[in-house]
Amino acid sequence: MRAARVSNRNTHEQSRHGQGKTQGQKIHTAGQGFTMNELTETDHTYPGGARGLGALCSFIRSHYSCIAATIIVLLSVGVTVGLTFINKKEISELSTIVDVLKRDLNKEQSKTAILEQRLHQMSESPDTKNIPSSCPEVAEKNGFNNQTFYVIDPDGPERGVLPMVVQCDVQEGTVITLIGHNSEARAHVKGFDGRGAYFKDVTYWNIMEQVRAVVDKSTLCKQHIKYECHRSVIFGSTDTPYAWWVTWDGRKADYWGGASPGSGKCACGQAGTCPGRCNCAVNNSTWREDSGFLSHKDDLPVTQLRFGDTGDSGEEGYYTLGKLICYP
Ligand SMILES: [Ca+2]
Ligand SMILES: [Ca+2]
Repeated sequence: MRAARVSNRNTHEQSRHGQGKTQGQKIHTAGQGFTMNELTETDHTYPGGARGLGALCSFIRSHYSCIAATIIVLLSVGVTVGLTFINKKEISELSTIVDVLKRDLNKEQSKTAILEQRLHQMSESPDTKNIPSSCPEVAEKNGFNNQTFYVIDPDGPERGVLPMVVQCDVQEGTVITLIGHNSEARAHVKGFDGRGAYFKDVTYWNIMEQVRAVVDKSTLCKQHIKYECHRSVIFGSTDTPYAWWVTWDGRKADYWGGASPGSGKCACGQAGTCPGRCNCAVNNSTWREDSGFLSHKDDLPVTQLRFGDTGDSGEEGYYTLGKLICYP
């Protein structure tokens, strides 16, 4: 039993000299000499003992860099395999969102380019007294290309609000003024269950004082609002809505597009063409929508949108808010 004998020698030697002998270092005991290499090799044949553990430690120390590299490689493989399993559908959805954002960015960049050009033109001839007060005046003075941006001063030059940028267009022979905002794209609502838990602040091309100056000078203004719903409601069975919008001066509106202020209803509820207050009151798995124009001048434009009842499985909705459109 050479292994046992050697082990005993080594135990004895370690008790005298302690740990820390390096490989190849000569150890002398009872007139015989062994190197640490010999001892270590022998210890491999002695399973389960404290000597085996010592040998393992020695082995790990001598192969530390190799083991560390192996661990790093295994971790890298693990991360790579994990990434492969990220839901492919989510990646597809994210790339769709990126595409939409790229399109939006392109649109915004072209709008900015047009505005910069107009500002440049204005700085070349800063004739603020001759700025038209409305889109019809723009048309009378110069004519215009439909849906082009123009600078108007709705309450007259050198007083009241500063000149502002609007879009001018012709609709059925009437020149109209359009003012856009940051929430014109159809948007998804999901995961917001409480009443009005989802909110979107609507900001316009111009400050509210300027927008209201256009509204005040117009005979009629309107703004289209739409909610497409799937197991999600605007008005449920109670008087308290799950979805609403906020007026220009911060009041919670109590009517939806196509209905009258104070009605607490959508257009179909007021007209009696749906059983409840709204199509989006049925709360089942059929896609429905409530849409129509808000046209009460004292309330426009919309400054915030609120939605809810989209927190449970299958509950979701899409909203769309149009530009503010004003008539002379
Ligand atoms: Ca002014
Ligand atoms: Ca629901």
